Amino acid sequence: MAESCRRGLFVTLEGGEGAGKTTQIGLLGERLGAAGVDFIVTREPGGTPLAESIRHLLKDYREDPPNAKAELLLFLAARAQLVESVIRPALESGRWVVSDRFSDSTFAYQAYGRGLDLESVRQANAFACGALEPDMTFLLDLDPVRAVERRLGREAATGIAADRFETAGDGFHSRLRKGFLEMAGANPGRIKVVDASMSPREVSDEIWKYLAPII
Ligand code: Z5A
Repeated sequence: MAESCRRGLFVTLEGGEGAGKTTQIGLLGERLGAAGVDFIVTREPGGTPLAESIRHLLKDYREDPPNAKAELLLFLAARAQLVESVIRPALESGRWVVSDRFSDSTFAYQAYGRGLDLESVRQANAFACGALEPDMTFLLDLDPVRAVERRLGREAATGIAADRFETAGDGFHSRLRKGFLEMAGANPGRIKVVDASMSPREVSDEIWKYLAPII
């Protein structure tokens, strides 16, 4: 744990598009609630009114799309707001925080994916959110081809069109996956790789295997 004054546990879910993060956060919420854990759920980018506005700019604003550096800074602006006004107060009051994405997404998407220098991205991220790091991260690992199939299925069911990231091309998504797996290899204590091709219940069981003993 990076900050000793914290009492709540900070859990993040990571992975490429369509890996099942949102689905798993729903299932995890049910289990945490049943176990009596006091927790909040948030997402990135988003989680505060300002950060949700930035989310819209990042995902859907196509008139003047941000270049790679502007994109990075927008993600970090959203994170700085979320950390100070939501995540840190919740952790300090003893609540768990479960977040759909956090800093590892920035390293994967903006450094490995967009090609920005990883060390510069790390420094900028540290400026935005201080020493805050998740206590436990679940990397939902899925072949990008399977992920596209899932996205198309969801688009057909909901009518919601793909965003700027989802249409970025196969090379981009393969680089992301490589980046996520490299980070997991370098941080085996914090980042647990979960095979996201299993059924939603099996993935949830795998995640719960790590969290149940902590509770
Ligand atoms: N981004 C970034 O570049 N830098 C950053 O620092 C941060 C983010 C924080 C946010 O978009 C985008 O911002 C994201 C990265 C970038 N872009 N992409 N791509 P988002 O939050 O809208 O998108 P997302 O995080 O990728 O979420 P998603 O597309 O909604 O996917 P998901 O939450 O991982 O999956 P899901 O919605 O739970 O499931 C997708 C579909 O698969 C759905 O129909 C499910 O019913 C189905 N599903 C789920 N699990 C399973 C299993 N196990 N088997 C079969 N089918 C399943």
